[in-house]
Amino acid sequence: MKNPVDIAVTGAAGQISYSLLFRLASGELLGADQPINLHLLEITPALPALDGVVMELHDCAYPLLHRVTVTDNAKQAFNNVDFAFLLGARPRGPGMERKDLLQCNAEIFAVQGKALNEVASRNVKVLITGNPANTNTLIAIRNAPDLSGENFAAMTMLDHNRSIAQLAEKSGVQTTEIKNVIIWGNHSSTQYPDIHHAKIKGQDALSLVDNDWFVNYFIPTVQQRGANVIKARGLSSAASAANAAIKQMRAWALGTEEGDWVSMGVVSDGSYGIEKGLVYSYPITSMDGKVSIVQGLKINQFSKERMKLTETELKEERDAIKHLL
Ligand code: NAX
Repeated sequence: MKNPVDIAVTGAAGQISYSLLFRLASGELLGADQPINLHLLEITPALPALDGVVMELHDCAYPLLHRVTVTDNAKQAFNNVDFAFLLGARPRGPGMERKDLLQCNAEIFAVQGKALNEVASRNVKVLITGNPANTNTLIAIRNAPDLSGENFAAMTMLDHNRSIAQLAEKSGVQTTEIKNVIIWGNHSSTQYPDIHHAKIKGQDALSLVDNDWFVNYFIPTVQQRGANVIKARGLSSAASAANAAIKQMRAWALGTEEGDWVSMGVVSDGSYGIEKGLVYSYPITSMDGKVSIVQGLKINQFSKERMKLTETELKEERDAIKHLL
């Protein structure tokens, strides 16, 4: 039997976690021969609820689940972890402005970035889901000077999956026949879901679906999907977010499929004219645990404008919390 791998999950009493933890414990991230230890972080008032979740985890008698620790202390939670799923964040409360939300979350991710810097494995992979995900990732990176920006990524895989699903439904094929969709930019309604490079059963997507559908249906549907799930369910996407978190981390750790890529918010190196240093979602391939931004894609004027728009929002978010960087 292999040695257990240590995985931290923050916001562990929350909705996404309630789906994620059970899938991690069943081996969906690293396979059925890889035992894990779970390190669960919550704020103090949520610890009693988290105890209930831990009871249920134990009650599954998962063969791969070795140890579960529960804490409200970030340094304890991140001690020696190889993987960290940062789900915990402050939701927008009544009367709260966007900049207040940015500020409280920035404070949470500053503390967690510092703790990761001090105690996590030097190869840790930190996937940030808590919103505003890209800017929270930037804050965490800046507070972890002894780790590399490559240790961190923001989750845009749910948007990527939503794009695959829309395209598969429209063209009447299985999702496995859809490759190379891209989410550019911010995990917000300014994101740009792009199918200019996408393939449906090996053929160019835009030769099979019309441009009007792409511009006037596909883009707004993917951008507004989160809001529409909230409208319908009264709660935000949870199971699909957990699914995306596993898929993104798995692609990062074990590699992307030959001929395909994933979308992931990473530190921009200036690729495609995006300002260096911003956490921007790009098409990404991964090999041996290292990610690379897909290079050389032709970008037309329409795409350039959409990519700029979401970059501008990311700059505004960064400027709103500049004092914490
Ligand atoms: P919940 O509100 O159900 O759970 C969040 C949990 O985080 C709560 O239990 C809370 O006590 C905890 N928490 C708050 N501050 C914390 C801290 N400092 N340390 C540890 N835990 C803390 O939200 P849930 O539905 O699970 O969503 C989690 C986050 O994911 C939210 O920010 C949400 O907006 C974001 N999402 C991001 C998505 C993405 O694609 N990037 C999609 C899904 C989701 O909307």
